[in-house]
Amino acid sequence: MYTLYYLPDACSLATQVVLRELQQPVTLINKQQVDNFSEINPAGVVPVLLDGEQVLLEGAAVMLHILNKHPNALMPSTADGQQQALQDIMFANASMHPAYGRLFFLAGTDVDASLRQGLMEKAAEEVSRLWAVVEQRLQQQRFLGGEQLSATDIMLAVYSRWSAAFPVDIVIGPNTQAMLQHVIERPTFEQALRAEQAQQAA
Ligand SMILES: N[C@@H](CCC(=O)N[C@@H](CS)C(=O)NCC(=O)O)C(=O)O
Repeated sequence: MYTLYYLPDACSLATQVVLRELQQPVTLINKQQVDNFSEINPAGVVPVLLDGEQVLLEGAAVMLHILNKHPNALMPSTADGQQQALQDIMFANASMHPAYGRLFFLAGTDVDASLRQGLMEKAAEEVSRLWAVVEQRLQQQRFLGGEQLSATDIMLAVYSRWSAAFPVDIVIGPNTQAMLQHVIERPTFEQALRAEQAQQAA
């Protein structure tokens, strides 16, 4: 049984969805309800996954831990496929996530409103540029995993939901939108969202 420290709608949602795809039960703990969270993760961020006594930090490392531990179709079995999957996970975690992170930072910064809007538009251009990279890949295939859903598709679906929080245009191409829609409509995604909401209501 896993325990996942999460924040509502945050990147930890992808960890939860993947655990559900792997049919692994998980207990959720909202980071906001933990007094000593920095003792669990000094960086102060989610996801944190407890696997028994093991404390796992950093979204990409957490993702690889669970994908390697449980047999699944989200991670290819060939060396080339695994290399591509690793690159894709890092693209999501280390390129797309920080690009959205700049928007979150700017939205919370106390600067002149027109300066902030200009900076946010610049930051949104970078996010759109990265979505164009995804769109290019999806010209030939349905998912970043090929015809098979991958962990990265799930991570990107979680990040894509953040776009609506910002007063800027973020361009996501049609193939990418179809992929994201497929992921968001999966039962595991809906269950994960409901589980977060149930925690908040409790
Ligand atoms: N490099 C870290 C970044 C994680 C991260 O930035 N998580 C955000 C949520 S998406 C967070 O926990 N922010 C702290 C907060 O909002 O309190 C990872 O990949 O795990």
